[in-house]
Amino acid sequence: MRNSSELQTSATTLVTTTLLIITVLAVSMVVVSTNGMTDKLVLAQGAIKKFTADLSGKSEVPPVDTKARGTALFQLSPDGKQLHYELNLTDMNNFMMAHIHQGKSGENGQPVVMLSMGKAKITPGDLQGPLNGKQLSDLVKLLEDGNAYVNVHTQQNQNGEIRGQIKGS
Ligand SMILES: [Cu+2]
Repeated sequence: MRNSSELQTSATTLVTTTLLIITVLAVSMVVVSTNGMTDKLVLAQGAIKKFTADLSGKSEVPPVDTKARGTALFQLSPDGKQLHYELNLTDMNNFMMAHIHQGKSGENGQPVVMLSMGKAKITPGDLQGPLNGKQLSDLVKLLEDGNAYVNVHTQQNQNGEIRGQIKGS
């Protein structure tokens, strides 16, 4: 038969265990809500519009045999007024100029923006051809629709030596 001291100990253990469970639940709720906030931050970062293009001769129409390669990265400023970019080329000889052209994969189209090598930015005043006088959002729409590509022209391939379709990243 239990004495009162043993009952007291059991009661204390029960209270302690209950408090411990409540604490664990509370901590896990905080962890869950923190993860929720992290997810929202990740979503907000995902909302920053970024685009990439991998350039090669085989994407030209018709294809061009060349070792030259290139990458282009684009990132829209949070206010949507500037499209920052970086264009890097390797094994490229006799560079003439580079553009974003309007056009789907496998199709040739008109230039809409001149690009330079390295880091630079595009503002509405840079838009030309079919986008002349239009907004930067009109260019971004082309990029989002997969309806634009980067094209690099050289002395030996004046229609374009390497090209890459621009896609969201
Ligand atoms: Cu061009």
